[in-house]
Amino acid sequence: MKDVKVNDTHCFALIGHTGDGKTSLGEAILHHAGATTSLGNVTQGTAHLSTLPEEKDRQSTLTSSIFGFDWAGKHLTLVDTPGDTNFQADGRIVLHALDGAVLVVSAAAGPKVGTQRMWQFCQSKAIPLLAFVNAMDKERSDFTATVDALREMGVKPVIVSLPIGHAEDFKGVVDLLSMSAVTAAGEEKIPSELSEAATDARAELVEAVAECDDTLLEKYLEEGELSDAEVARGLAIATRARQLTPIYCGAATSELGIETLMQGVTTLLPSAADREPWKAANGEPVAADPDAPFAALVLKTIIDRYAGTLSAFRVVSGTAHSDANILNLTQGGQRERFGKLQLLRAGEHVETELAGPGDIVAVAKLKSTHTGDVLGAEKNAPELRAIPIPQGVISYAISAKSKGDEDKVYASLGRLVEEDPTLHLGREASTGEFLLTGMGELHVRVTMQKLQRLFGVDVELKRPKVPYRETITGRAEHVEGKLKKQTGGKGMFGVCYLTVEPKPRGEGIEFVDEIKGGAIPRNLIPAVEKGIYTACEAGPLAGYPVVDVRVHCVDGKHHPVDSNEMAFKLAGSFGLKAAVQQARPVLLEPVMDVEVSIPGAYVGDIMGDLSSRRGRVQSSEAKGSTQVIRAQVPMSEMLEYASQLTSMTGGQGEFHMEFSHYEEAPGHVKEKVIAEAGVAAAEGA
Ligand SMILES: Nc1nc2c(ncn2[C@@H]2O[C@H](COP(=O)(O)OP(=O)(O)O)[C@@H](O)[C@H]2O)c(=O)[nH]1
Ligand SMILES: [Mg+2]
Repeated sequence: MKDVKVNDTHCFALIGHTGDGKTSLGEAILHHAGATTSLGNVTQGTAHLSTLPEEKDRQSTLTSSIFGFDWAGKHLTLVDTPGDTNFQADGRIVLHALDGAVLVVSAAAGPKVGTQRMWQFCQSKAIPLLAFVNAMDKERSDFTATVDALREMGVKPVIVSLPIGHAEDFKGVVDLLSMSAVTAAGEEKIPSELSEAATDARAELVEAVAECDDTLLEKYLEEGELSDAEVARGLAIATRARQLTPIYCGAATSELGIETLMQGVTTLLPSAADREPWKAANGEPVAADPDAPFAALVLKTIIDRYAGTLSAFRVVSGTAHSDANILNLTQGGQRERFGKLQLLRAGEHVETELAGPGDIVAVAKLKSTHTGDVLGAEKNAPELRAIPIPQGVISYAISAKSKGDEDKVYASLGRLVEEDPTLHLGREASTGEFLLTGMGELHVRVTMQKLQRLFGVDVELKRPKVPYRETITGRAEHVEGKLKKQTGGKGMFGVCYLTVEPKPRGEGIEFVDEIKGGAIPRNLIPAVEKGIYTACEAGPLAGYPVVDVRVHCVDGKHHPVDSNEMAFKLAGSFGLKAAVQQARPVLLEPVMDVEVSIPGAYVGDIMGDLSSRRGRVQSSEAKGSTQVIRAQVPMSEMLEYASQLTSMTGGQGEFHMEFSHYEEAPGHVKEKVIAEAGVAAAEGA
């Protein structure tokens, strides 16, 4: 932002399990900073960070919300993220463009699957973290147990603020960096009953910091203490290097512990200037220099009722101005023109003149820019790495409720897909049905509600489609693919001979050209390859894509006049289909990693139910009063698990699932799928 230095610019996310208080904490931070005039409340539907009607209905965050504000001479961008796995992908995308995060954990419930997932993600992406132990005002809050559980999860916690009291007696926190108490009344002396605990915790903090740095350690061992400045600096370095995770505590809805946490966000998490340097796709570092060529990452696309489609981007280097020309480097250097820059304040947008490194702003109506794309100045811009977009896992066939609405459904869904890149809209060639793919049942259902609200179209969801695959388990040699036709005067002629063999899972289709002596003319071999790839899009068993096959084109025949590209493309396609049929084809089914969290009393029922779904239970572990069961289960058995789990546990169960791998489907599944696909000719299968 104008007048704010890069080293006073911070952007961070609130992450964690759903319901632990991220949005409430965001509201408390915004209110504390004076960015909002009232404290937004999730249960009352007044949260500034949750503006969608679907979010208000569920009292739960469905999409990340970006809010830029100033506090204590610094410019901060807070991004509230969803915790539910159905929507977590959105948070993961956003995190790629931020400099740190606050992991929110409820002191009453402790860390859960969502906490662990996000923690692991931040580990894998080297994102520095603070943790905030929230809801200390709740009846069963337990600060120490929560910190211990975080440690068990792999976090290296170091306590920076201690709670004063708990449950209804929770009054505020002791800040171990300044050794003062902060309550609703402001800064105070540490209450006498806590002074010993505070002194001990401070000593632990100092020791943990000293252990991260040899020079500090030496001084600490010699003198037995470090100065406040040394502790603060050492802790910041250890946090950024992810050697330590500072632990804060408080109660979001009572606005306690907020000031102390904000000190942590702005002094321990890195600013845009001192974060680990960005790297361009070619490995070169990209400095966060406002005078360097402009480079930015598009972290979100928002469909705004008034402004149209907004692309929100994080400036990595250089300075963005309104009315400038830039390039979209991900879309082949496509030229885009910025209109007015908008500072995002959740539902509201405020025009701003310029945006420098660490700022997140949005512009309306870019032509061909999508979430994840990399933008750059017209000259000398470094090309950043695009943000990887997670792929959806579950597909539903959808149709318009009223006939004649099909085009409208397709067009409106297209808009929603633009906004949410983890949705994918396709059309199944064989049936003409639209297929909507998302991260989970709830993700797809919420999309339908949005479609209804925004565009007034009603859609019917049909049983979700499982993305089966086809592959081979044997080898077939020298299988002929032939096209010979006499149409009118002109003939079509092409023959290829293919040998196929299985490849390891996940390696895809490989084409090996072994044609010697011009049996197929050089310039027509790519046509054979094209035909093979086309045939692999819809396999011979049940029309699912063929994967993990190496295809050798070993021989062929051609005709000097009648051979052409079309003939060899079809020959390749016929050859592949015939070869797959001869090489012991099988159906592959997706298997999911499933984690179910339930009260202990339901363990037996849930395990039995998972086995009846062909699941392999891998572990069952008690986490406080909750039991966490991990299993691998075929996707086809889990399509409506969300509602079934609710009815089995009276709404007390939660589950998360993620794609794990493909596995050969057993005979009865294969037969059923083939029958359903209406492929009668499954000989040899
Ligand atoms: N007592 C208490 N309730 C809280 C606190 N923080 C959040 N809540 C409540 O917990 C529920 C979930 O909070 P929310 O902020 O939506 O969680 P999120 O899913 O992590 O964003 C809401 O009903 C909040 O009012 C807190 O510090 N104390
Ligand atoms: Mg939320």
